[in-house]
Amino acid sequence: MTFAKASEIYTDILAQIATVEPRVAGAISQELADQRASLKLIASENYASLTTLLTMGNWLSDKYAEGTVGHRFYAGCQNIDVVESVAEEHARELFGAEHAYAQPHSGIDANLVAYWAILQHRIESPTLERLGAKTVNDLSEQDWEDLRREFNKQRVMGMSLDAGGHLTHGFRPNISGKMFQQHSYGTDPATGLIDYAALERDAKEFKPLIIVAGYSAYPRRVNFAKMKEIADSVGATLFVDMAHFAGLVAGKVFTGEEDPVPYADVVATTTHKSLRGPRGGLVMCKHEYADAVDKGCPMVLGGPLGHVMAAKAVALAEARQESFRVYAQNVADNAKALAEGLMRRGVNLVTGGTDNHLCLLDVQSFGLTGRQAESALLDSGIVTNRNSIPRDPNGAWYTSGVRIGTPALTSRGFGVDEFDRVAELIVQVLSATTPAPTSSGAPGKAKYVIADGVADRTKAECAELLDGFPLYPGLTL
Ligand code: DSN
Repeated sequence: MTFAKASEIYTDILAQIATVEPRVAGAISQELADQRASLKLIASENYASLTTLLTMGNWLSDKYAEGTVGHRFYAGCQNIDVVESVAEEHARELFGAEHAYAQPHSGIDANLVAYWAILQHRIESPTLERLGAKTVNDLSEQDWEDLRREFNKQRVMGMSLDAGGHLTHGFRPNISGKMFQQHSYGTDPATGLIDYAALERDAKEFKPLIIVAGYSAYPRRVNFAKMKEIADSVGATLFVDMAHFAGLVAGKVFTGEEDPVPYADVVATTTHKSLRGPRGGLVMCKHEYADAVDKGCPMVLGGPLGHVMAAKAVALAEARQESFRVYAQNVADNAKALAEGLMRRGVNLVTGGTDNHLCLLDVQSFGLTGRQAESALLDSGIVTNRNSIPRDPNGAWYTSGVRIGTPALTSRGFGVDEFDRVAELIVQVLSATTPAPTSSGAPGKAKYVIADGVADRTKAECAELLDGFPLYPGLTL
């Protein structure tokens, strides 16, 4: 499809939406304008292809399809069967996975399916077998209570939130921290890196059912062979949440021991981050977990989104093209250039650099909280998100860090020179920002002042930089 054609299609679609609710048409148009005009550095965001975006707007959305391919609780699912099986085929081929499940609506849903499947396979199925029952409905009240107590005793070990883990890796306020007894592993205070020996010692003591590997804000690679060895040594299932770096796995930047798929029992991911697909989730697993994973809907998830699974199939097909490997390598090379550009200009990075798609800036040396830095950058046309750093003195709301990533601007065509300029612009803003004093005169954690003219100048410089890299070039909206 040509961009001229896409322009026509979108113009018609927006005009149609405006006849019903002009505010929604306006917000959709404005979002494109905003994304075009700013440096999108949120490490978990990207730009899907127009083909992927267009695939989502259709009537597959109108169909209920609980169950799995060829085994649905509703009639008339033949077309959903096609898109789901194509998405799962591409996922298996792209990642070399034994089994794939394309229904999760998001990353958190995918992680819940993974937990559910592990509990079912490791705890429920052997209990039913031992008791000679087919399903939990066949259990006596006493056996059912015993099984529920058994679930309650299960343990998970994941990376702590401030070391870069995710809420769903056993963080207490999250459902994962309530479903399981939980223990977090952190990073070495001196290096900021995962300390595998300490992790192994903790695992031997804690004896988790599940070890979760993966992260949202850790700027380094993980040795999944080592993780599997540790998990095996304590009889744990290795679950990898690769939502952030799935694109680097798909693009073969992470291979061998850095590729989680051959090592993990279960892998979950989102499809919209470095993988550049539609907003959604995906689970892959070894054959032995497949039956349990496939029951994700309706046991954990609501009805699958047929229109989004169709877009997942398209995006996964795109990720199998050679051009995606080039893209993924560029994401990693650009992150290195960005990190070097920042460090050369005096910025402290957690772990002293990156070897994936993201950098974590410690903004304390600017006298700022993460929240102030995030806001000052936003005022200047640079979109990032604040993030805790290990042992953060400012907690999870204000934080002392800013997380930045390269997937989105790499999709737009930025290379290492442009990312060096991005580093320059970030430092220009942070050096010109000071915390605004509170009523007591002490520096506050939320308000800030940017030196006169810096935000406007930076915005203009961002626009100039972006000018050479149009978003959806040729799409005249
Ligand atoms: N919200 C995602 C991120 O920004 O990393 C993870 O859920």
